[in-house]
Amino acid sequence: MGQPDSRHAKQNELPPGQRLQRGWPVTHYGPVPKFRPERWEFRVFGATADGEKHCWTHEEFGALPYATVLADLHCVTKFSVLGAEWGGVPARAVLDLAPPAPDVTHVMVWAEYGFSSNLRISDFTAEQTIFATHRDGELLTAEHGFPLRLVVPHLYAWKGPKWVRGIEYMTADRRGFWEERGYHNIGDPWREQRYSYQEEPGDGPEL
Ligand SMILES: Nc1nc2c(c(=O)[nH]1)N[C@H]1C(S)=C(S)[C@@H](COP(=O)(O)O)O[C@H]1N2
Ligand SMILES: [Mo]
Repeated sequence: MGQPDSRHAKQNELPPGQRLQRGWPVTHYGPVPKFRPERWEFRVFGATADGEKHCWTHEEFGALPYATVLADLHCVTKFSVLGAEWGGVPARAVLDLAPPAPDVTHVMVWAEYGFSSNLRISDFTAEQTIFATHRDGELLTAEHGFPLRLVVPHLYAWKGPKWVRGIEYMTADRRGFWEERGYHNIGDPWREQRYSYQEEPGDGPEL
């Protein structure tokens, strides 16, 4: 299938067109949601293998296997924050517990206020893709995505929603929030896939 890709992220290096950012700025669209543990649940729905919806409470999700991943953050607006250790639940662990139907090709990642981002299933199951609760050993702060954010180290950071609440298994690709608004459907920073006008046939659904 097509070109090779870099689903194993390079680390501690600036992708083309990026500049080094010190510190850790806060970047997102809209307000910071308030966390209400009693109302929070993590949902896996859409084309699941058993046709059922799978839900975890905050407490249950926190009991899933914990792992850490070293990864940089590349914002499409051209700054990169290098060197962070993310701790949380590997996306693969979620996929193993709530497997997709065999014909699932993509995942929509859903966050508070309807924010979403679409991923190929291979991006989601990449070894380093992680639902992070911690960064550098500390709980995430509210503005950085507490209680949970997705980190997809080999893609631009918008592909990793903060305040994530679940995933939808899809049997066809569909654009998420920024992907509908002019950003690239795949978003590989090493190929500078920033904008949808750069897409080649096969990179995404028709606009
Ligand atoms: N829910 C949500 N998650 C989001 C965004 C957003 O607008 N909403 N923006 C993304 C973008 S563009 C970036 S660069 C990173 C920024 O993460 P940070 O604020 O922790 O640096 O969050 C990503 N996750
Ligand atoms: Mo970004």
